[in-house]
Amino acid sequence: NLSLISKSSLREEELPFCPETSPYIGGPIRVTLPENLLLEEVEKKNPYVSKGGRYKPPDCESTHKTAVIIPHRGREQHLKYLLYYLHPFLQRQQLNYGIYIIHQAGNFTFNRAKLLNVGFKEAMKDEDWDCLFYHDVDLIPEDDRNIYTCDKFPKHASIAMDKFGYKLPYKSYFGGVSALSPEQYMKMNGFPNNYWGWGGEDDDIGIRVALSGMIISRPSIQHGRYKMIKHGHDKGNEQNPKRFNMLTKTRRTWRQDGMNSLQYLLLSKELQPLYTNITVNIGTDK
Ligand code: BGN
Repeated sequence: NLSLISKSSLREEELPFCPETSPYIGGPIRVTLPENLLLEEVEKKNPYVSKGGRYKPPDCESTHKTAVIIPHRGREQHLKYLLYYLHPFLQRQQLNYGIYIIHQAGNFTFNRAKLLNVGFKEAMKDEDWDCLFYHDVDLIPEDDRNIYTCDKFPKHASIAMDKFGYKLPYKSYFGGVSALSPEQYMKMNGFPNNYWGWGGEDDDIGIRVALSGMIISRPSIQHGRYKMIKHGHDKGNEQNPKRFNMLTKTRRTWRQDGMNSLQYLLLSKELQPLYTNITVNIGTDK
């Protein structure tokens, strides 16, 4: 029906652009972890979120398209709390957004950076995102002036974590939450695929930023605040003893290892009510 089609496309065109600064931003967020929270409650509180964890402001056209990529395995509790805070947070910022959970199949050693590469690849198949946030599952933003859009340079967003006394643990720290446009990401050949276990992969990513001729951008220390959900040690994510040695070689490896050498087996991609769930076999350390 032609007249219907033109009418609906007209309506889209008629939506005004969202203002540069969202009127719904309120500043500091008091993060508490309500006991017995159910994912169904999070769904009820976010009626405008559509299948796969997608959202567009209903009353204006967002000028930003952000995908949030969250790697995880067996952290369902953390995921629930993060979704509880993240959905309203992103809506207050009037973003056009999608949330992707990248779940590592099997029990081999965890590989955060490779899962993030998978997240980039799979998210870009769905949509022309102009910014991707690489987000740890246990970090909850505590100020909604920490805008989830990309900067001129790769952004390190989690600069003030409660666990480190709300300051950077060291100057080049790039862990927790970071944001890169697809162009910035491809310029540094994505992230390393060969950091198995805990530690070092974020430092490697930080080094790649510099090696590819970019610098790190950061929000203000008042805005880049995060609460880390306490947890014990994860089985299958032992400290990586090779990380020190590997970090001395990033200069030689970054062009060969990254997006251009990424290999994985996609096991499933499901559109859940609050997120797109990607389960992937990424193999194991040789
Ligand atoms: C660093 C880790 C990071 C981690 C931060 C914060 C290494 C490499 C040592 C040369 N880096 O020490 O991966 O995010 O601590 O916990 O272990």
